[in-house]
Amino acid sequence: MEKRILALLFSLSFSFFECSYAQEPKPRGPVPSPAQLQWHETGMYCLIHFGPDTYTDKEWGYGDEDPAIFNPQSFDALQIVGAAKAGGFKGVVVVAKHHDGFCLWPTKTTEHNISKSPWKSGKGDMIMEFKKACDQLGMKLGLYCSPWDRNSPLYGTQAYVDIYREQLRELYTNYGPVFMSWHDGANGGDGYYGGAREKRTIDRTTYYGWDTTWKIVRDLQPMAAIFGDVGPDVRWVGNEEGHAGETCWQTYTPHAPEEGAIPANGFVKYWEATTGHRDGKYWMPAECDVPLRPGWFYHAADDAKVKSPYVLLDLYFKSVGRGAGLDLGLSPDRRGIMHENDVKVLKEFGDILKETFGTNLMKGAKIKASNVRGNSNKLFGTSFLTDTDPYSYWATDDGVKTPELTVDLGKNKTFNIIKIRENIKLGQRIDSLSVYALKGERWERIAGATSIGALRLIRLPQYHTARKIRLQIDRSAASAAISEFGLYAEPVHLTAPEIIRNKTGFVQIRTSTPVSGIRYTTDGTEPTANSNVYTGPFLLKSNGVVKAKAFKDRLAGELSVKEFGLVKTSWKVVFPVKGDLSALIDDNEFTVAEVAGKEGAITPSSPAEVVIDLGDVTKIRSFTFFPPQSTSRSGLVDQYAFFVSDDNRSWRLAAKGEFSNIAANRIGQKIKLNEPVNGRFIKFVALNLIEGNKASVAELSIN
Ligand code: FUL
Repeated sequence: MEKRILALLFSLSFSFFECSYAQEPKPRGPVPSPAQLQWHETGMYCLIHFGPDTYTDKEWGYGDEDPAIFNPQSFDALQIVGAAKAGGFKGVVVVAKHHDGFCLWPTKTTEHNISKSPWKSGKGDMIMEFKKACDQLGMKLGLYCSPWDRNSPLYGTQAYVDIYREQLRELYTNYGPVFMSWHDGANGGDGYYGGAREKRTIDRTTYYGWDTTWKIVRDLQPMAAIFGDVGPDVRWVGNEEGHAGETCWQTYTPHAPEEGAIPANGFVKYWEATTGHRDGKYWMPAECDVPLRPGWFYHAADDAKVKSPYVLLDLYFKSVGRGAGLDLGLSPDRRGIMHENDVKVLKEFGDILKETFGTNLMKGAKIKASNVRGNSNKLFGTSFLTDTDPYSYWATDDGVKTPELTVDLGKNKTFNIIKIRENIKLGQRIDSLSVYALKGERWERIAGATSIGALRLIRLPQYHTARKIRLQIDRSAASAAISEFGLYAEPVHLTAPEIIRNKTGFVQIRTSTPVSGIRYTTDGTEPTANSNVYTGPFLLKSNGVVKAKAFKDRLAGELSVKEFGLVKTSWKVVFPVKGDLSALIDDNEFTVAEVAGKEGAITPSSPAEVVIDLGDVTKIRSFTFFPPQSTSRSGLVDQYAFFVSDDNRSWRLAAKGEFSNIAANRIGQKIKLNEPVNGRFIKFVALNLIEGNKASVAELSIN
């Protein structure tokens, strides 16, 4: 009896000791709000662009499009959202209004909306259809309503801002719950503006009264994470390529590009957002937006350019795996559904994710920590590292900032992915860590990582086999609060070969891993085990598509597709005569030529011109302009003209227009001429630059 009482007293005092001593660590720095936590949990979602641009083949509509062109025959929100779901995505952000001002819901704020299109005899509501599809499939819905409106006659005045706010009110009242409110940074410029057809500039810091505008969203949808160049909840990562920095802090302080000015959407040092700031003022994680195809809207010419499942996997590691979000752009085609090629890739990507992350090789392992907070395994022990709750965690005592974990997996296991998560409710604490594997008698350092936070996936370039591994925190701003430590193995696969062509027209195909053979086609079909075997460079003088795949035993690799224009062997830049502009036509998109304007600054009345002699009369159907791949906006051409001539004297205008969204998305701009033209000389004219006074051109090609 006495013994029992003693034991009871002992255990009571022990648990009293445990509870009073082992309190939660104090948060370090800024921490996420509830809306941000749910955004982190969402992790990956899609951005759906569908509208008049789908029918005009543009990326940015001018605002003068006739609603009559918008009449999809087989629109199916379930098919679109279902394709996203099969890819493992948890939600969709639908573009309810893009820069052309056309609203996909029957808004009362403008006539330029879906009720004026023949689709469902003007009775349709596409946003409602997306909402219903999301509800049915258990997917989250987000909305993007472009602040820039190239249709509105009032754009630039306060009256337009009132209209924009009313549009947000309609959307956030009628289509919730909404997990995300998306505000892009493209603002102000050329447009139709009710027939004015002029350039309107706005003060990006003050025009939209962002604080007042965001409050509308906050009041109506408190759980929606608000996205923009300056957040306030989620920041743009600074590129449309789908990757965050290798080091990516979830904290960030937006800075204006001009000293002392106030930053705003479209007016920020966006390149700083790629890594964020270690001691940033705000919790403002990055979103990596990237289209599945080269552009955000559907273009039939890109049907073969859908990113492959393993390219998506790579982007997944470089976004979600760096504590950021992945926002993948989907573009329904003119029928109003996702194209077969896109559906297939999404499904395959989803399957790879399931296969990769289906089994945590750490499950059942014995994990020993060098320190456990308050000695309490019950509250802060290592068992929390392998449950699926992102907020239960192993913690160390205050002041213990460089602890280690030693893991015994029970037997040898093979992996190439290491997963680590902090309990972000307590902030982003760890600066850097290392992972070791016991190889024979020696602990070998196999990986290192910085900026852990919401999620860190380390993808090792090769598989490792080990029974014991060790996690060592090398530097940290506070005691440890780690919620997950996992090990995974991605399926064995062969990556897509690289296809390149030199200036003389020889095509080379290579892979980085040893394979049994590469097979290729030039007739547009997908290579099979019976296609031509690649044995060495081959000549492709005309334009065409090369497709290649690696094979190893019975395993077929990923498809690689490359489209080439006419070979440039006999091309010469004949104007300007001074300077070396060969980079323009060297078939290398990574070398850049700079072309000066006639009189300093480049404007439509003082443009910069380049004339190329093709060496022979050639039939030209389209041309492609490649912008430089750097992050600088200086030298970027956003308005062009293209001429053709027989004699380098009398010129015929063959195309004129804008390169939409060229600053954010640096893809080749393929411009189809209204009709094929014959000529020996081509003239490319840069009519306007986004910034700077010399036009930068990486490559010009024709088809
Ligand atoms: C950018 C826009 O200008 C593009 O057209 C696209 O919508 C992209 C997702 O955001 O800011």
